Amino acid sequence: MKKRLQFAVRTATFIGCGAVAASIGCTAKTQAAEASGSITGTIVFEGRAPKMPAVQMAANPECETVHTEPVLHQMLVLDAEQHLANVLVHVVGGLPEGVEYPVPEEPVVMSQKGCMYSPRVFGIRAGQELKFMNPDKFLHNVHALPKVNSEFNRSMNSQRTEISTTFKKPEPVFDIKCDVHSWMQAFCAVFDHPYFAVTAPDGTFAIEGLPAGEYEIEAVHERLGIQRATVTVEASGKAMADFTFKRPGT
Ligand SMILES: [Cu+2]
Repeated sequence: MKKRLQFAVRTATFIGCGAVAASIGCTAKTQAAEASGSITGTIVFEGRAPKMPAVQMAANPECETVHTEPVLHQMLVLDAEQHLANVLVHVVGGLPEGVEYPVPEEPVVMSQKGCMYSPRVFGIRAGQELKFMNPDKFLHNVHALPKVNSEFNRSMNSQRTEISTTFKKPEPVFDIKCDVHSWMQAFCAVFDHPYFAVTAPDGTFAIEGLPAGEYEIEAVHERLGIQRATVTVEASGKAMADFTFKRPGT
C-alpha cells in the first residue's frame, strides 16, 4: 500500500509566547508552514530472491478456511521486477527545530483478516489513534512490543472486534505480534512529524509536503536492514531517492 502524505497548514507562531510570556515559561512553537517539496523513489531487491514459503495454517483451521489459496510469508514481498514492498522510508535529519505538526484525526487501521496483518509495516504519529479490526471474529491477541512506549496486550474475539490504542512518544520500528498465531507479525514506527511512507507493491514511495532543505532519510526493511541517504529538496521541488537492497552478507 502506498502511503501518500498530504500536508498543508498555515504558518502561525503561537500568540502569547513573546517577551512577557517567555518570562512565565512559555515555549514558542511554530506550526509547520505549507510546503510542497517531495522525495520520491523506488526500492529494488538485487540478487537472487529466496522463495517465500507458505504459511502453515493447518493447525489453525479457523485461519486456513478464510483463504482459497496458500498464503506466503511476507518477510520479503517482491513484484516480478524485484521491486520491494514494505520498506519504511522516513526523514531522520534536517527538519527545522521547534515545529509542531498537527496529528491526523483519522486513525491508522490495522486488519487481521484471515490471520494476516494488513498493513504489515506502517508508520503512525505519536498520539494518533491505532485501530485494530478483527473481521475474523475468532480469537486473536494483539501484542505490541515497544521499548519507549507502553506495551499493549489485548485479546480480541467475536465480541471484541475493534480496539484502539495510541503510542505517545516517537519510537523506531518495533514488533506487533499475535500470541495465538505465531506467523502474525507487523512492524510499527512512531513519529513526531508526518514525513514517512511505506513502499507500495511496486516498490515506490512518496514523502510529500516538505519545505526546501537538505534531509537525511532512512529506509528500513525488516530483514534486509537499514540504509541512509542525503537528499536536497528545492522549494516545491521533487527530489528522487532510490535504494537497492541485497541479502545481508552478499
Ligand atoms: Cu491471531
